[in-house]
Amino acid sequence: MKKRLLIQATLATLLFSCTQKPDQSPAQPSVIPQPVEMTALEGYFELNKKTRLVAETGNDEAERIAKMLADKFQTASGIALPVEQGDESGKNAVFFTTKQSDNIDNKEGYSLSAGKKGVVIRASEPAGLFYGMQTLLQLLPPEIENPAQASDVQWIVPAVEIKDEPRFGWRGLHLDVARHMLPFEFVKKYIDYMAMHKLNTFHWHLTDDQGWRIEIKQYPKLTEVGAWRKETLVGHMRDRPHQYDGQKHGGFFTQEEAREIVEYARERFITVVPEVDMPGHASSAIAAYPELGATNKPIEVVTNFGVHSNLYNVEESTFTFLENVLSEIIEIFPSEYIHIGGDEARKDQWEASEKIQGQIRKLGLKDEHELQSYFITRIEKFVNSKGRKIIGWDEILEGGLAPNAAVMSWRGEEGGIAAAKSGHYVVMTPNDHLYFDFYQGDRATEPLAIHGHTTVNEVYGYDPVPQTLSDEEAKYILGVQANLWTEYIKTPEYAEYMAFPRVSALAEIAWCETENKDWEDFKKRLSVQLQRYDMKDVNYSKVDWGD
Ligand code: TNX
Repeated sequence: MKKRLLIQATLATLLFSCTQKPDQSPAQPSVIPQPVEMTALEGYFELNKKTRLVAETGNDEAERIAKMLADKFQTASGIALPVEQGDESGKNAVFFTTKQSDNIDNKEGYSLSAGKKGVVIRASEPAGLFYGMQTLLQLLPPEIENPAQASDVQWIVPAVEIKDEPRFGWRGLHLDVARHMLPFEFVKKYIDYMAMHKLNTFHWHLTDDQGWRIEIKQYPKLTEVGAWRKETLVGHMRDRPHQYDGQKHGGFFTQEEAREIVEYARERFITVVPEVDMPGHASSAIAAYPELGATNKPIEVVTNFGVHSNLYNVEESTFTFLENVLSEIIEIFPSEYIHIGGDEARKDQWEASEKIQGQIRKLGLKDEHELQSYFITRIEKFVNSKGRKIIGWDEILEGGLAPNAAVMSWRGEEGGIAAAKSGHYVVMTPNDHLYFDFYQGDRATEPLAIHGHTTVNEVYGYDPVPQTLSDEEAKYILGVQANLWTEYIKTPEYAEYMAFPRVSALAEIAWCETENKDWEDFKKRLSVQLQRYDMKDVNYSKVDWGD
């Protein structure tokens, strides 16, 4: 269905007809992602000391969301707005309701009406109320994002009618904490940033060659040994000779911390999808438990980057290990999907192992690709038996896709297209548009990054539904995601630099129908978004957005 964008931007003139003029004119609404329908009306609403935040009677989620708004408002303004339950908004109030939600059937959709009397946010589910609240924050002056109280701001919301819903149900952002451990507090901040952009799926890359970052109670060595590497490569892998910093690096998240992240995300309507990578990217686990490996040699947690050859073997005891690990993961993370990796499993060790070659023959398989498929299918059966589904990188298509698996298409779109055509769900995350570890400006002047070049404009230009898919096949595109791999990202500040402002463009392609996208208009709204980032002290990149 075509969505129409209605912005009747006559605010500036209309304001003069208001009797009680604010000192500062209400700005034109500038919301990212752009709402589906937005009509600017005459007038404005001003939040002041007497404004009440009203959640409909008996709706605890609405009340919780109203309290989040109250907290935010208090931090920015110093004014503590009362939060109460009630059945209608009355005057000078922001009212949250799911009972009066006519015609909003999308679970994340909402409507927002702002007028002289106040604001009403309607939705069919709490998620919609939350997104309505996020939009309201963006209708307020950017100072709402200021953690230091500002007393000289008029908290004005331009009168507006909004009806809004997302295009995709999977609006993802990924974070690799394996290559570089990033602090717990930063993970929370990242989730806050996601909420601000109406993203709803946090893909947490928890294990890789360079570190195992999640406590598993049955296998303590995963974090005693696997979470630590003795040093890290200095500079880029292509710089020769390789040099190392001689400093131990590592850390991990306890199960308690991981649960806290899950809860923190849930409160913001974000699902955490954990990734445990297999059969490759497994060096840290094999360093902890050498019997899991495909050679008999002990190895160390990897200290540099690129693709490594260490794969799990295919012993029954290894499947038991992985099932036990996944059982604990499933207990911590309530997500429908569990990410099992599957990428870049270079097959040298499987090829060289007589034992594994014998197993391939015994299982009646053609080659190592079919063995990988056998491996993933077994894991899938186990995950399905626990009532969950697997998602994996597009390499899981090689050798035959596990029956119920979803695919994350990263090497361009081909994997995603093939999967959708064969009736498998897909998340699009092609590296040429959505890898936020790629340079976003001139590599001669930018800080070190992995390679590539992806401007904000290139992110914005991506359409997650490939033209070659029929309408039927397109239904298998769950959504879109950007990935932040951290080989060369050592600090939260640099992670922010690489992610922003590209996350704003991601938000818009994940939320908006193609016909509702407008690059020139987006650029204007992005300038306002940068003011919000400034208030929040986000270390965004200031390089050219591209055109
Ligand atoms: C490929 S994307 C990888 C990661 C790297 C990334 C760097 C994927 C499934 N595998 O292991 O970190 O490239 O851009």
